[in-house]
Amino acid sequence: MSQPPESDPCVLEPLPDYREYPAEEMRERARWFYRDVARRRTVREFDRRPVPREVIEQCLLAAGTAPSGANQQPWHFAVVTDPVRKKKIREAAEEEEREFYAGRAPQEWRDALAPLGTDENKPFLEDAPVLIAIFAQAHGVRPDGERLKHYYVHESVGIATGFLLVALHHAGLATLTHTPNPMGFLNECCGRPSSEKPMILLVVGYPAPGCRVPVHGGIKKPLEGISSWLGPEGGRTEPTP
Ligand code: IYR
Repeated sequence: MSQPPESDPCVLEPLPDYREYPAEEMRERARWFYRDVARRRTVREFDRRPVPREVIEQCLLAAGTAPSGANQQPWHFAVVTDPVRKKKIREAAEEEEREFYAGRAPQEWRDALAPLGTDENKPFLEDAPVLIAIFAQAHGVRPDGERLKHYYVHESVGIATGFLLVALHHAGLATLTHTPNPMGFLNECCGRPSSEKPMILLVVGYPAPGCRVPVHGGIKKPLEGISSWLGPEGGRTEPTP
């Protein structure tokens, strides 16, 4: 007896909600977005004022729309606002960072960080109203309980983190992509399984009054430094117009 044909798992729909803009409007939008995102600076001095939960939730929804390998969405965002939990995270991070700055990090790495003025003290982990620990899931779970391998996990989580940063900036919040080293303690602090890898601890809130930032962080490579505009193969590489 022949098997009934399996239904095609690929179901298509008309592209929803795409918008094309006239060229001049497109230019203006591209310019506007660049100017707006270029205003973002990494902040390390935070005000203690709370931020509305709904704002964070909307930004997480925006992050969740990011493209990912096989649309597996291999991320988890653990939001921490409780002062006791924040204190625990700060203490654990500072313990690791003390060793990092005391010599675990090679001199070359510490030299690269010098223009940022960072050290082992992380008061922002208690001052900022919101911490978002971002975890990568190397695998998920099928409805039948079997392991489901995830693909392009780090790339996917990186893209979603970018979406989240831009969403938070767009909402008017300041952020710091903090990377305590190592950050395995975040699993315990956030109640996440050991199968998940902590990637970044995002620090979110309002800048403290009088907040200052390192000049170094505002110096971005020019277009020619980050891109090339390729002519026909075999020809010379054109400088970016
Ligand atoms: N994890 C340390 C060191 C650090 C590393 C990099 I790369 C940075 O861009 C900034 C800091 C810390 O958070 O201080």
